[in-house]
Amino acid sequence: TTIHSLGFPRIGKNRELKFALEQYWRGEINAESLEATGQELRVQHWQIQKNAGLDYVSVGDFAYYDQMLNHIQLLGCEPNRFDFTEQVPELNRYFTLARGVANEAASCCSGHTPDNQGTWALEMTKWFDTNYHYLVPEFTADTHFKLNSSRLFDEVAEAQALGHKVKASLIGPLTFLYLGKEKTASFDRLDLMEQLIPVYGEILFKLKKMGVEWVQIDEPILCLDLPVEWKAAYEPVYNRLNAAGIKLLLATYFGALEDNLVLTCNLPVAGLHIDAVRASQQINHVIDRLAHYKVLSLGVIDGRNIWRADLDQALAAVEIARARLGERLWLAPSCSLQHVPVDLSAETALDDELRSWLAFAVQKLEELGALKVAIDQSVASAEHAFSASRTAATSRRQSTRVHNSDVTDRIASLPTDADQRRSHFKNRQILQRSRFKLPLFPTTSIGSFPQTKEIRAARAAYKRNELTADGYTKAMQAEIELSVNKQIQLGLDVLVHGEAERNDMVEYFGEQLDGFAFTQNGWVQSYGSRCVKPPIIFGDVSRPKAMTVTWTSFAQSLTSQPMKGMLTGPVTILQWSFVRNDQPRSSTALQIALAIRDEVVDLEQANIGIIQIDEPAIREGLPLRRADWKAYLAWAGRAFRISASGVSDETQIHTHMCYSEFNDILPAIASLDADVITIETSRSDMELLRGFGDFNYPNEIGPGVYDIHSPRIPTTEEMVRLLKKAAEVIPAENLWVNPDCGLKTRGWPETEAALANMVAAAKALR
Ligand code: THG
Ligand code: ZN
Repeated sequence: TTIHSLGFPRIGKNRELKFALEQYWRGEINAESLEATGQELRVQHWQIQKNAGLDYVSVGDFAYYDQMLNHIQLLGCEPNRFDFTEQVPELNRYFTLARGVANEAASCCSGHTPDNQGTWALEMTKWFDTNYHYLVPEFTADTHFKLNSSRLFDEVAEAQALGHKVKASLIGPLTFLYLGKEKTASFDRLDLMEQLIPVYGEILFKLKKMGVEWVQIDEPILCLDLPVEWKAAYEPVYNRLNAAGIKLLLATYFGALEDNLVLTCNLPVAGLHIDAVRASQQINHVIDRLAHYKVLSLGVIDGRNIWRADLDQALAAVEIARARLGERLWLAPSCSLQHVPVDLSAETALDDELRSWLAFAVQKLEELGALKVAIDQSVASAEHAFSASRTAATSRRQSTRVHNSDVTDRIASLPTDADQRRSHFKNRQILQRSRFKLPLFPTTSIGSFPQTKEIRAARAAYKRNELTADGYTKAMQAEIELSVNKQIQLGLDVLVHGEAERNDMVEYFGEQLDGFAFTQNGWVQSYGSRCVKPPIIFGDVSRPKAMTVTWTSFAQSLTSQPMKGMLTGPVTILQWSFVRNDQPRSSTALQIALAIRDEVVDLEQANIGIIQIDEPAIREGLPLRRADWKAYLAWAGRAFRISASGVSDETQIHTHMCYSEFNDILPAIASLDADVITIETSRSDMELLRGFGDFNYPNEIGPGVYDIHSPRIPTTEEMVRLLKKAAEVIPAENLWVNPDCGLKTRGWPETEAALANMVAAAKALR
């Protein structure tokens, strides 16, 4: 049996790549030094694959920022708007595409539409339903492709020089075009295919000349609902790629092929990879359709979660496939391992029992190795791995830490109307208006203020026991006081405490809830050098004690203005954590919702009249297939409303969403029934709001009036213009004024300047 991996995390087990990148960007190290770190990581990661017994090492999964960006350069389609001259080195262009040219924008852009378009970074968006962001290729009618980077070939040569057998990987041409964006009207990016195929042909030919036997070509869009033209394009495209005469392993993942199954099985490729974790039901159907010469790679190890595999179960699952396919059966993780942390052995603080339930990327490859030994030799030859797997499976099934009857009883006796506010929004609005007496166009912020060096240093010192709990509290209170005073001076209407005490909006809550575990070093790349450390939900969730009340009350004690309480919503906590695989996501969401509900009620008791429950991830949690949306939106919406509905009508519930194209789920968003929603709209010039207007969105809205992702300071005039545009589609009395997201990644000077202009814009409109 051949075993391989679809991709390995590149960030490094101690985030070496992150630190090297940030040093490079700060000008502390040069390009050679950054490249040396990159190379060391590749060498290490290939060795890990070899040690685990993999038959090939993967080349092409490494990237300094993002794999789609690598392809933009490989395929020579950097957008013309960047206007690079011949002399700009590839790596400089790479980071300019990823990050834009930040600062010069601040001084030269004062008009409505920025005149320095050319320096804006490529847009980022979520990679399928993961928390990873890719850079979006831009296509126009005159996009041209040409083989324009030797990076992939250099890395192949690097692996070969180390004596590795290489499987190169590419993002397939249909997926690459599909995930890009059309930047001009009346043009179809699929029309670019004709031009793109020869470039892929050239790449494949070069790889073949280098002696590469297999190329993995990723086409995950085959697990989506595809327009007919895109489906129809597959066969002709792959007929032509096949002419290169190199073996192609077509990789699909994140779901089932469903209506694309026949089409996919019939493509002229040497092998197919399918996700056997998310869609084990398709295995036999695929084998039924598979030509006798093709290899089938079954993704049996979960690449999206951190649970140790049940090896007996995995072996049983591949038994039939093995009998039918013999040596043509390959095994792999379900998808690239970039979505899980690198190495469990770094986790020394987890207790032994919990640790025995887990597997990170390194361990997942070892699991594959054990399956190979079991199949090719015998289970007895892999006895060590199999018995550890059995012990873990039994202990997890039986553990009293997983099951909490208080939680299940509470859910069983939950009234059906637990997700409804006491009265209708119109009534609540009247009561809330007379309670808060806010001016027209009330101003607020999304919740977080700059996470300064001082804040980070205090948290690090506290974690290292160099600062006492009391010292830490005092330091955070000082930061809260600073942010509250600044907000008062700026003239904001509804204040926030600024979240100095929080590391990450999900991790912070995970650390305080029962049923959650957290790692010391379980980092997963989110985008570029940025990482997140998702909590692990291993058991029934409950809240042992209040999580935010003390900080929020402290902040409220500093002012008579309303202080908004800040919470992360149940769907986002679910979406950005590693979740249980022994119960449906919907059940876990409901448990989290009850914990958040308790917090909301406690905040109300503490006289916090406005409470925001952030749900930035509600849109990305949407299933990949439209047929599954309705069920998801029903349970996700109910979870949010349960968290929000324990309070009286006078308490105002806000929510915040970003990274979202909401228009296709507006009814579901309206049905959340938040009193106020703040959303990201500034980058689309308020176009996003049109949907809310057309839909007659009933409740109050704060459309973000400036883009916090850029250090540029927005002018009062441009925000006035945006607000006027917003007021054309939303009744003015329902409009709030706020930035489009939290400010934790910004510095104070730019934050204060931007907010001062924002408050001036609101006043101008009043
Ligand atoms: N939290 C979580 N997931 C997220 C976001 C989040 N996914 C989407 C979006 N926000 C991603 N954005 C970011 C922005 C900043 C950082 C990570 C993801 C970030 N990370 C620090 C770093 O890499 O240095 C680590 C933070 C820490 O020390 O805890 O800045 O907000 N879960
Ligand atoms: Zn946001």
